[in-house]
Amino acid sequence: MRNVETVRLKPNPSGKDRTRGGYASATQLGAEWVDLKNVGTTSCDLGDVEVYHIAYSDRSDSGRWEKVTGFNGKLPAGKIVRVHSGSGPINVLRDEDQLGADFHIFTQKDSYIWNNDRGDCSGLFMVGASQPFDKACYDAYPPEGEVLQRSGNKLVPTSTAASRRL
Ligand SMILES: [Ca+2]
Repeated sequence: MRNVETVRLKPNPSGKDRTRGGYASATQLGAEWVDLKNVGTTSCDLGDVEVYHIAYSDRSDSGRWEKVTGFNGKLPAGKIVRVHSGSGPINVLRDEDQLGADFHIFTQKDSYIWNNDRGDCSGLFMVGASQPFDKACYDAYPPEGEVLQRSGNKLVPTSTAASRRL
């Protein structure tokens, strides 16, 4: 168990997110990301934490957890690590994809991760655990270019998150 949570996720970046079998630049891949925050008051060792998402093999599949990445090192209290799809490096990212996070890592996989035509969840697991200690999900067809914000256990478009706070 760790005091780290998924706080934001951009599953459907503007541009060529839907490319299949085609070329997606490091900039485009890196524009798809998830932010994890240490919401505790002490530094958090991420060495035994892994982030997963839900993968589907076809339309009838009910989905299964698939590992996105693990981590090395510690996340200080209050700090945010952003996990970008692709391999970077950071200097190819657009400003909007660099701002708002303290650390940046890459999945090192040459493909997009987060579902567009199905919903998806960011699940944080202790290594070897069968259930996530933190889970946040969004609905299918997230708006293009939107950064989804945590609201309860959902990740919702910013406009929706704002209205729910009223
Ligand atoms: Ca996506």
